[in-house]
Amino acid sequence: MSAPTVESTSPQRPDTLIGVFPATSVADVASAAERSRQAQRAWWAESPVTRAAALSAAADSLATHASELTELVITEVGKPRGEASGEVQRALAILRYFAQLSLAPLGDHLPAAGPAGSVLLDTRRPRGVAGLITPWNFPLAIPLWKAAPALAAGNAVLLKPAPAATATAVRLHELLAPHLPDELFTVLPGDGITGAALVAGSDVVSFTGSTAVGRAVVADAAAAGIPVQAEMGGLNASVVLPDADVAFAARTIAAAAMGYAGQKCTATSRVVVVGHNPHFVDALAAAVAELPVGDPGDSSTVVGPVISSSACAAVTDAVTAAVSRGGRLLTGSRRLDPGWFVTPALVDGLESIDELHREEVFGPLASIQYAADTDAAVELVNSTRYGLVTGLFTGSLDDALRLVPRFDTGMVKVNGSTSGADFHASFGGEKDSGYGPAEQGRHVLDFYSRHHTVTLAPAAG
Ligand code: UN1
Repeated sequence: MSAPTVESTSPQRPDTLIGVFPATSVADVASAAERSRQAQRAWWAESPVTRAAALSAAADSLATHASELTELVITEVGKPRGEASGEVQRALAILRYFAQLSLAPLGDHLPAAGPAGSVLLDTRRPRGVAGLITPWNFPLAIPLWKAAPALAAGNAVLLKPAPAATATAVRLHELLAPHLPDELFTVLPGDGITGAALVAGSDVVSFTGSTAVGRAVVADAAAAGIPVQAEMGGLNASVVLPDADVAFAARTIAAAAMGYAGQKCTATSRVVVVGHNPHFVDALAAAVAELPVGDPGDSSTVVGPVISSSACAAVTDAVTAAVSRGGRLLTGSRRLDPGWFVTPALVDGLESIDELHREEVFGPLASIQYAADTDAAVELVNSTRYGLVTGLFTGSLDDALRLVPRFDTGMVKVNGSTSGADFHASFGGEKDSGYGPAEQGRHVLDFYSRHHTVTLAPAAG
């Protein structure tokens, strides 16, 4: 029997194989974890200035290969050129930000009880080996926004990328390796078996992916007694108040819902219209219908292919089922060949409790819901088991101030796209969207380190 492999193909040309990689066996994960544990000790023994310099040099190396990485992201996961090159820039910025945070304060120096001269330190040290399990939709940014803080906090990293994004992760490793000590950053291609072994070999785990898999990773990590952070699904709503600028809201929501074919946990999949606003609904349907669909290599493309044939079927099947339940398809859900293309679909007229308002589809599909007033809108926004991000469109500061605190999501964007993230701010969801501390921002360094409270007193107190 041949050893198991993971294969990566291009969603635009599904018969083009991008790479076949041996899946890392359970035994190989265990020995990689052992080597990584040794590398971590050496890394933490380095000066923090050396760690910061290594991470900056790694960023410079990626910058030199920015166009090659952009092409790889376009080809391997079908991300449209504008977003792919934006992701490369984001990856660089993340590395540079956390390179500098290697030199940030590690805790507090507190007034100490005890004899004069006593010192009380509330400080941090690394956890050890950080096991990262990452999705295919941000094949550079997500691995780096986990790996960069983990490394900055003095950990070693084991990365298990999604099979569909393995080639990008392997290339990322090649470009970073010359700047980081051996075995400090290791990529372990594989599937769920590799992922479970990685959890077993790690001291801290960070996961991004589906809620079902995330819940299993959280349970495994808890059983192993290690801290875990999971970023999972979303079913994000954008709320449009009667006073919103119609053209701006329509344009922004269309892009938030359908950019990169809606394959982001931050995509808008529910549009909550407050009051009777047919003008906005028409504008939204037109904005969605006008989005350029096609070759992700074209700089004008906003909607490229979805990742696989099953992802394509998930969208068209969900639309067919929604229509059979009384929904009206305003635009989209047309298959285009060759490749896994489906035109962005907008559905109207479903019940508020419809399945489409409860389950994530992860594709270019959004549904319109109606609320009589802002209280009803808040109720609709919070009615799902997810809680990642909410969009709110209004010109009224008063309404924004009143409503923002009532949304049960980790993030709220007033007059902005639900998708997109600031790497220097916390990113995380509530309910079934997130588990454990948020990612990104400076506070994530606390997740990748453990506290170490130290008292020092004079020898002859
Ligand atoms: C973004 O919207 O730019 O997997 C980031 C995801 C999220 C990241 C979204 N964890 O889609």
